[in-house]
Amino acid sequence: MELKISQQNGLIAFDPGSTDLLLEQNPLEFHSEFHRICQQIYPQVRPELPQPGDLATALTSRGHGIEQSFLSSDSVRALSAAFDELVNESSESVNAKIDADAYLQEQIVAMISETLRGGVGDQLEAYLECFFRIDHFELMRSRLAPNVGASFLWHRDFDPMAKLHVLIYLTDCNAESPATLFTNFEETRRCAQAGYAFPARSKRIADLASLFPSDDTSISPVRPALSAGDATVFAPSRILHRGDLPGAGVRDLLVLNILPSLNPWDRELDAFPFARLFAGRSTLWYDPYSRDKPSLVGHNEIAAPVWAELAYPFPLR
Ligand SMILES: O=C(O)CCC(=O)C(=O)O
Ligand SMILES: [Fe+2]
Repeated sequence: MELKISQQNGLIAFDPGSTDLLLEQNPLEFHSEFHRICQQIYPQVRPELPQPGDLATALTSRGHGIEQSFLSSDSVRALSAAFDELVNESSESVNAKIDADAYLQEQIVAMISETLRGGVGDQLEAYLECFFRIDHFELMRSRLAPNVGASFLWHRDFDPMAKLHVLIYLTDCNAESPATLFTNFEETRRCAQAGYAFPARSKRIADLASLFPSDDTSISPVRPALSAGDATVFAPSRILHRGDLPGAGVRDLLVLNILPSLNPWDRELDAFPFARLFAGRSTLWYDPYSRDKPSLVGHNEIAAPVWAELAYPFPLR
């Protein structure tokens, strides 16, 4: 099969049709193959990868890291005040989704762009070893609610192995307020070997120790304590994680969904209207090869390949 790459309006993409066969594979496989291609293209555009700093090193070794002061306190105050205006108080769900209006969308893109340009973008490239794109943002207010969802039990997102979430806390994330718990690659791999890799929603558990009843090898989840404006960055498909809702606090969260790209993130932002970044969607069921990254029709009966269950980004050779 011959893959044809060309430039369209400054963005590199594959020619339509030339990747149809790739898309017939398991989606975890075609996304992983796409990631490899992005890694091969990168040096043709930039001579060298950025130096890994604390964030890239933490991501590579554990699958999660923190970035303090991702947003300034002024930005965070403005965003949280906008959430107050926009939140639907009657929502029964633990994560109330906030719909940003056009003005807020523009502000968010400007704030995030500044931080990515200031060095965080380099760290994401150093970890992925290629360019990245922001697939979409999610805005939510979390609080104790009658129906605590499945993301508050241990899970991995069934999404491309390369995906990163940047969780930017707009409220302090301390002992009393909602936070997120993370395991590392090694622990996630042990759980996968014990049969707990991508548990169905109905099979998710709250305590990983119950997977190892006769064993004292404990799993020690990490729960970063952060101030408003700080962020955690993690690989949600590669490490087990769960939300933690200990008290009565409210948590405002801005989430970035990051994926590998053939093009620098800012070039893609320039080419498309912001509104598409604020529509949530599956980051598994979309076509990474085409310029417009359209959604694909998903289906449920997909199993993870063993290399993915074991939290590797690529098939093992
Ligand atoms: O609410 C949380 O802290 C959990 C977040 C989560 O599951 C995710 O970002 O994939
Ligand atoms: Fe998750």
